[in-house]
Order: sequence, then C-alpha cells, then structure tokens
Amino acid sequence: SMQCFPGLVLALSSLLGALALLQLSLYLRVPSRYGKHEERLCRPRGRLPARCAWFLQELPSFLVPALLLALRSPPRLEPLGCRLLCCLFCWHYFYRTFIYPFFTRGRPFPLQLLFFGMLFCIYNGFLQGYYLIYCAEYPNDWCTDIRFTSGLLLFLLGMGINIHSDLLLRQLRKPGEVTYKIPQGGLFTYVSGANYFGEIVEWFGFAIATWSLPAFAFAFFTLCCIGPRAYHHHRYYLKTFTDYPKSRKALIPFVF
Ligand code: NDX
Repeated sequence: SMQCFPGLVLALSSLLGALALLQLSLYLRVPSRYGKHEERLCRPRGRLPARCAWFLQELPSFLVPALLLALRSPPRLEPLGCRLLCCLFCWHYFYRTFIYPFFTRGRPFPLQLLFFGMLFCIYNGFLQGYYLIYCAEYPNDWCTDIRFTSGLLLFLLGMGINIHSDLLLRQLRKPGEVTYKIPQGGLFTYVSGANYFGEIVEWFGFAIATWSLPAFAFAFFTLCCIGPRAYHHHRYYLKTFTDYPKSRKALIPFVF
C-alpha cells in the first residue's frame, strides 16, 4: 500500500513552482487565450460549452484527493488536522466542480486549454491530497495553533470574496448573452479582478493553515496564473470602456 515519500513531495512541489514561473513569463505579456482574451481572428479551434468544460476540468481536483482520503487503508484517524485540511481543499473543488459550472454564463472554452487544465487538476489534486493524507503530521492541538486559525480565516474570507464576485459577474448577463459589461459592486468597486483576488487570498490562507510546501507552491502557482490575468482584464476594460472607473486597481485594492 501507499506510503509517504518525502522526495516525491519535494520533487512535485518544485515542479509546480517551476510551472508557476513558466506561466508568469508566458502570461505577463500575452493573456491565456480563453474568455475575453480568446483570439477571434484565428481559425476557431475546438470548443466545449463552458458548463461541460469547467466541470470536466475541475473534477479531478475534487475526485483525486477525495478518493485518496476515502480509500486510505488503514484509515487515518489521527490527527484531526490532516482530514480537516484535506476536506477544505475538497470543499472548494466541490463548489468549483458541482456548483460553479452549472450556473456559469461563460462562452465556450477551448478544448486544448481544457486538456492542460485537466492535467493540472490531476497533478495538483494528487499532490495536495497525497501530502495531507500520507505525509503531513500535525500536533494534536494544531486546530488551536495561530497558523491554523488565521489560515482558515483567510481561506474562508477568500472563498467568500471569490464566490460573491463570480456571482456578480454572472449577473451581468442574461442567459444566452455573451457580451462584456463593467462589473459593479462588492470588491469590484476597488479591483477589476475581484474574483481572482479572492481565490489568491483563499489559497494563501490554505497554505498558512497547512504550513506545507505543496500548498505554498499551489498558492504561488495561483498567483502566477490568475495575477497576470487580472492585469490583462484591467487593461481590456480600460481600452473598451471610456467611462471605466479611474480609481479601480487591477488586483489588489488601493495598491496594484
Ligand atoms: N482553471 C485554474 N499552463 C484554469 C483554466 C485554464 O481553476 O497551459 C487554473 C483553474 C488553465 C489553468 C487553470 C491552468 C494553467 C493552464 C490554463 C490554460 C493555459 C495554462 C492550463 C486550470 C497552461 C502551463 C503553461 C503551465 C501548461 O465569456 P467568459 O468566459 O469570458 O465569461 C466570464 C464572465 N465574465 C463577464 N461577464 C460579463 N461581463 C464581464 N465584464 C465579465 N468578465 C468575466 O465571468 C466567465 O463566465 C466568468 C468568470 O470569468 P473570469 O475571466 O473572470 O474568470 P475565469 O478565468 O474564467 O475563472 C473562473 C474562476 C474564478 O473564480 C477563478 O478565480 C478560478 O476560476 N480560477 C481560474 C483559473 C485557475 C485558478 C482559479 C487557480 O489557479 N486557482
């Protein structure tokens, strides 16, 4: 049966960090080509309706750690921290897989990116789940440690901001519509990438709560993946809407 190989965790986390840097260098100059940044002049590649695409893409991030958690034998009952933290990860991806896609009004998603997105979700789902279930060791009072409590608080706050902001984006469209409007309300008052800001806060919170290399690598990956995207959204809005609020920042309220 499976056991913890610290070398494997180190290798997979390092590769995740390297992928993050690769993304940063790729996507600072040109945005990843989906949603409002898809090139319309190119020959249309294969696309899948947003619902199917987001469901398929995110499913492994829920399924892989959930299966690792359920199938571990003998079941790991101690410490409580490991299971709680693994459940937090699964909880986010339960939302992202089974709830978010069914309400989205996004345009069809490129198959090629869907393929890479799925590979990424398998990889990351395995890394986070494997580490928490087979490797992580926490003292029995981890649940009262300041890292766990403050990290959990940030995680919940970020998740709240992310879900609320994605709801505000969705309400900009009637069903069937694919046009872009100026997002209003919530944290969009301050930043163009409010949903991304929430997601980044969420995963840094998770990293602090787990105090682990894989989770910090994933938080860094998230920052490098959707940070540049927030910047490109911001530029898109400034270019498209002459009445775009001048005080609004790209990603971090009042700062950047
Ligand atoms: N999926 C994470 N890399 C990604 C998909 C793409 O969950 O090859 C990362 C995720 C993947 C990426 C994933 C991994 C890396 C990939 C990349 C593609 C290339 C890249 C594979 C897995 C790659 C290397 C080089 C390493 C191999 O029509 P529409 O769709 O634009 O409509 C939008 C709508 N909307 C508006 N409606 C009206 N008016 C407006 N002004 C509007 N603005 C937007 O709102 C959408 O329906 C919806 C949201 O749009 P948007 O663009 O704000 O968010 P989106 O990027 O679609 O993300 C949706 C949610 C969001 O909450 C975000 O935080 C979360 O998913 N997310 C997204 C990406 C990654 C991620 C989280 C993470 O890293 N944690």
